[in-house]
Amino acid sequence: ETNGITKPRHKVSMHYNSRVEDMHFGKTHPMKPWRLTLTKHLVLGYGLQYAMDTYEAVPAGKDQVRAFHDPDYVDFLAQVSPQTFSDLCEMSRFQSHIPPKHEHDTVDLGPFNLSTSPGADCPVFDGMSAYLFLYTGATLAATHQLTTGQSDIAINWSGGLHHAHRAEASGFCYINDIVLAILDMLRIYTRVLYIDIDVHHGDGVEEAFQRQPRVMTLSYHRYGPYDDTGHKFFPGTGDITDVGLKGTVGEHFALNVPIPSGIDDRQYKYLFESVTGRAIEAFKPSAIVLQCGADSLGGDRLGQFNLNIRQHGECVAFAKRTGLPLLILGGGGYTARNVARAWCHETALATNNTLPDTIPLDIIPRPEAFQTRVHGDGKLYPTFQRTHPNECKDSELEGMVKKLEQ
Ligand code: ZL4
Ligand code: CA
Ligand code: ZN
Repeated sequence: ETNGITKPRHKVSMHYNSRVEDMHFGKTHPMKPWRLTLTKHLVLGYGLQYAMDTYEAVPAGKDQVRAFHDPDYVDFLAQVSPQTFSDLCEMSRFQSHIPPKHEHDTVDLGPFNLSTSPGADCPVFDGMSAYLFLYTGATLAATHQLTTGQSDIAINWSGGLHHAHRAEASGFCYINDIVLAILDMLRIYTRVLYIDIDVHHGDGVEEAFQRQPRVMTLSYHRYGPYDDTGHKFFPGTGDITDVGLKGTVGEHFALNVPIPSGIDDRQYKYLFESVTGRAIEAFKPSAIVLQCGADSLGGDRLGQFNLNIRQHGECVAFAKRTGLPLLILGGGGYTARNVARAWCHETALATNNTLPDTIPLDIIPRPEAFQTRVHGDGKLYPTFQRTHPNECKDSELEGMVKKLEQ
């Protein structure tokens, strides 16, 4: 026992490489790898390293990434930098220019939906190649730890990048580490359940396994018109009627829970527990992958839900109670101090520890990040002020659960 932190009876491992922290997507780009620095500070500050094994991740190999991604795309990602981008684009086999998907999109996109313009969702930035192969390496190491029976729960907060497609980057995601993990798990486990609590639809993972009855994908996400301009909330897919590829053996092995803005803890708990519970009963998974995108928290810069940290964590606790091998991944999360709070809390849950609400500011670097009155005043569990009006009606949520049960 150290700092009141105890080792659980089950084995937990965390996989990480601090080199991912140095990356910058661009000055005002919402994705900030610095949130991982804050997470690390809280995890170490509370002493959770004594409750699990921590492993320094090494980059994934190109061959490992090719298990899902297009070989030309993998080569491109392995070589690309702001300096090499235009030369790589000129090489004949990379010349395909992808037309913008959204008419209001002004940035010029290169091949694979990548771009050097600062307004892009998936910019090409310095050190990007190293970053991509590192977060993927950490996920694959975590997966290996589970499939070899060395861990019961394995965690990679730098992974969970659910939008990447076979030959296309999308929504801040370049390599789909989740798909690679699940492919690897299918060698050992009969059925894998993928649960996605990021505020965005887990489209890349769903698409990859749309014909695969051994993988059930289940995403909870904001769905519907974005604003007055009528644009859909990104990526615009994941309707309740979307249940996998019709006419294939994969039909009925995808579930989507589209949610209006402003959902609160009680409503989310009801939805999550009824739908996930029924999915587990019906599918009988042999392992679970949980994407813990923290942009479903209240006060997120991009999200529109009003979840507090404890309810976000309840989803992790629920998955853990199944006793199945569990891969826990990060994902979105754009208000860095809250991302760090949530993922530290969830690391504690994974290791059966409870943490005091007062952050040990005296021993963590950057205490100022957790000290502003509006953001919890040095507390791990602040109550978020509502930022989006609650557009969820209980009767509609009940209707949704009934529809999904069929
Ligand atoms: C930004 O400030 O909805 C990118 C992206 C860059 C820097 C300055 C440029 C300003 C918000 C987002 C112009 C930005 C225009 N900068 C961006 C249709 C869009 C095309 C791109 O959590 N513009 C695309 C993607 C989503 C769209 C969400 C979630 C990932 C995950 C898992 C991905 N894309 C409209 C937006 C900024 C930016 C500010 C931005 N992009 C917000 N939402 C999107 O699920 C990790
Ligand atoms: Ca989701
Ligand atoms: Zn997201």
